[in-house]
Amino acid sequence: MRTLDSNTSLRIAIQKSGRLTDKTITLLEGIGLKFDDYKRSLLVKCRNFDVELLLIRDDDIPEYVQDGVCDLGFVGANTVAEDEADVTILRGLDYGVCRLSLAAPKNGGIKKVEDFSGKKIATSYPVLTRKFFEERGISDTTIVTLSGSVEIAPRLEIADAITDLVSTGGTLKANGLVEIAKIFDSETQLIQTNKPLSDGKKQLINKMLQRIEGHKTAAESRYIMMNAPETSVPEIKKIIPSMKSPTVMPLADNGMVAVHTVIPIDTFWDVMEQLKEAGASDIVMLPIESMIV
Ligand code: PRT
Ligand code: ZN
Repeated sequence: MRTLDSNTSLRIAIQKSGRLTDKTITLLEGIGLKFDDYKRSLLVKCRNFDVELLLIRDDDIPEYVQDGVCDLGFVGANTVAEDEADVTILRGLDYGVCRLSLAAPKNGGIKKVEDFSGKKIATSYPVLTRKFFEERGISDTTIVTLSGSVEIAPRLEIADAITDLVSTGGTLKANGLVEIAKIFDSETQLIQTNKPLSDGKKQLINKMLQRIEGHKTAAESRYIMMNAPETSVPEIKKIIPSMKSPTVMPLADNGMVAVHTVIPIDTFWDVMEQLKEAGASDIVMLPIESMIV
């Protein structure tokens, strides 16, 4: 095991136990970082990278990063924005996707944003909620801040309506609420402290960002292989929206070649059908573990 050099080792805050934990660990492992059992300890050293993880509640992550206790953090954009944290957002990550929305009882009198005027709104997101109404010139709402179970506030007559995070919409529905307007789109973000960092830490962060980019590109790409008559290669090259020109290798059968390349996953079915029409056969698609472009 490497010893941690306090000048270069990165301390990264992640959620200890919640919706973002497993996906963050999967991402970190996907970019080559290895950890011993991260469920047992609050501070976990990485076995093969100068990194340690601090496992804390998601609400504490922006402040820990802001104060420089941690150099990086993986946390929802909703939490970063609500805390108005002084941090740098390095990039968005496509998990933990949700939206903060205004919702009201299904059969009540609130149907549109203007109807919230003079109403009581329960939320765990007072800053984002207040900002939303201020931007629309509605200044007479009362915000009731709750730390959880916001969705039952109208039934308990604590509030007329709520703002809450929504992903499938199932929770709102189950509580007789309808979504009236979206306040904020959220996904997980990788945030960095604005406190000065050593060159060693900056290098590590760049390396991690490059690996995350490669990991994302790999997840969105597929390696495809096919056989085709050599005469079809010019047509095949036109069809493939390839990052580079494809690899073309002769086959034992005279006049036949194997073509290998990488394509974006969302083009796969269109591309495959066109390739077949152009004379390709035995088209095989494989997932890619990781790639650096
Ligand atoms: O203990 P700790 O404080 O760390 O965790 P927590 O309970 O505060 O957070 P957690 O684990 O529930 O969520 C962490 C982060 O996940 C949030 O800050 C968001 O960035 C993100 N996320 C993504 C969500 C959701 N989707 C989500 N659906 N967070 C919460 N929800 C809840 C929502 O509050 C509501 O109760 O799920 C319910 C709605 O879901 P649907 O699918 O029924 O619409
Ligand atoms: Zn939380």
